[in-house]
Amino acid sequence: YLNGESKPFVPTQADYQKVYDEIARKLADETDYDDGSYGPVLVRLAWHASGTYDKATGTGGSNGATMRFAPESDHGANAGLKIARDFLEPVKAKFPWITYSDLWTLAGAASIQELGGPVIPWRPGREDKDVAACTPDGRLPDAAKDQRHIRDVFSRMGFDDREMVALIGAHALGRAHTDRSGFDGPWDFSPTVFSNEFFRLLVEEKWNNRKWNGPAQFTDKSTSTLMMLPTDIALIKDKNFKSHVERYAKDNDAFFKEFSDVFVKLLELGVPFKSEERYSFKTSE
Ligand code: DDH
Repeated sequence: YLNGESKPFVPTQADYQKVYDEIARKLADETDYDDGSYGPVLVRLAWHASGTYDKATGTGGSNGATMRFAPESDHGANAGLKIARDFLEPVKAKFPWITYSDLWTLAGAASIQELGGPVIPWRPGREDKDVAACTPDGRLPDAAKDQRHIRDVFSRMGFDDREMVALIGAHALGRAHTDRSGFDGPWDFSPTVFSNEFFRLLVEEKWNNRKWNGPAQFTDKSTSTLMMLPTDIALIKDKNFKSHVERYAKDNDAFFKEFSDVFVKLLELGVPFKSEERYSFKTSE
């Protein structure tokens, strides 16, 4: 119910587009973050809200937005995501009818589109849950590990090898921070542009161990300014993963199409939607 109306407010696609437009406007106006955009950290918020899903028990996933609460907000994997949640608070205040769970996932979809990625058809209907629904620590992937760990974590959510590789292509965006994960640096030269550059660099660049005091990570031979995590390098050590990396490195259209499909699936894991309808939002000019 809004503004003392007697009928419940039922938002339409146009209402959700207004939320999208507000996020897009804030992304364009507020450039005081990292490489000039909050988009990457909003994508990570949507992913960490969703990637807790466990298909065996039906727990976790984006429905609930339980990362608002400790202990989940304090899980090591979620370090730094308060910045993304705080960025969205004024949007929630302006559109109080939207749930946090819908807002966070919509912001992830909007960020992919605003940063030049594919359209991410998005479905409304998530409901917020209370602190009791917080997921246990350890459901999100650990960057220090190998391909076995990637398969363990992502098959728990219900993804196959091809989908795992496509999803991790989101590392075209943003960077690692020593005060959050301990790792350091961006994956490519345009961390605010969604592209297949992560895959192209993985196959075309030579990756050496970085000599530094931080956790084991890799750096590019040509410029020593980029980085790969151990789990990123696992994608070219594993034969089946590598076949998809090579395909995406050569074919940006295939990556965009397959990423969109799998990101849609990620954002919907475990959500008991009442409607089938997905909205394709208009990207800003
Ligand atoms: Fe990631 N990611 N991610 N990631 N991720 C980090 C940053 C970002 C792993 C570890 C890290 C996905 C998969 C994995 C984004 C999106 C996605 C950082 C650095 C670590 C560490 C955090 C920091 O210090 O700020 C691991 C491990 C995996 C794995 O699957 C094995 C997926 C699937 C996505 C996705 O969106 C679909 C984005 C975006 C960032 C950049 C955040 C930022 O602030 O910039």
